Amino acid sequence: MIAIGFSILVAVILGLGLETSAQLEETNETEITMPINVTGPRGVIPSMSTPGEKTFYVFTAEVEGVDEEKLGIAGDSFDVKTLVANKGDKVNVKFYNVDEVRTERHSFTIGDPYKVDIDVGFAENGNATFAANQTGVFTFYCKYHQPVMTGQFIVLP
Ligand SMILES: [Cu+2]
Repeated sequence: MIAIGFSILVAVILGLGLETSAQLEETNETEITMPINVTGPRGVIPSMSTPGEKTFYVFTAEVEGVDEEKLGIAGDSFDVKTLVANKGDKVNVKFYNVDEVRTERHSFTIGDPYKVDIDVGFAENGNATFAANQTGVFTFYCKYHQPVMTGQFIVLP
């Protein structure tokens, strides 16, 4: 009787032990995915936004399954279609041409009033920094792949 009781106790302790180590592993995984430079009290989730600044990483993309011959349009796209800033923000766009076709140029272009034009060749990238001084919805586009390769740059009041 005592032996059975003892083995149940051992099983319970082992069970708890396993559970604890499983939880520890989970916690470690979460910590690994956090940015390295994050410090601060445990449980605080850092904000990725800087007041008055917006930085966007924009990549070229390809829409799967677009038959360019049949549809008469390119399958090129941006990986993000909407960028949002507040009026007065310092906006930094980092644009990457990751097209697999070596001859393909792409641009990230916004017309008036922003006059942004990042024009990059194969495996190149470029930056543009500007102040979002005018509110509204503005189209950003690639000069080479119209009318499909577009998005909206929104500046909130
Ligand atoms: Cu393009």
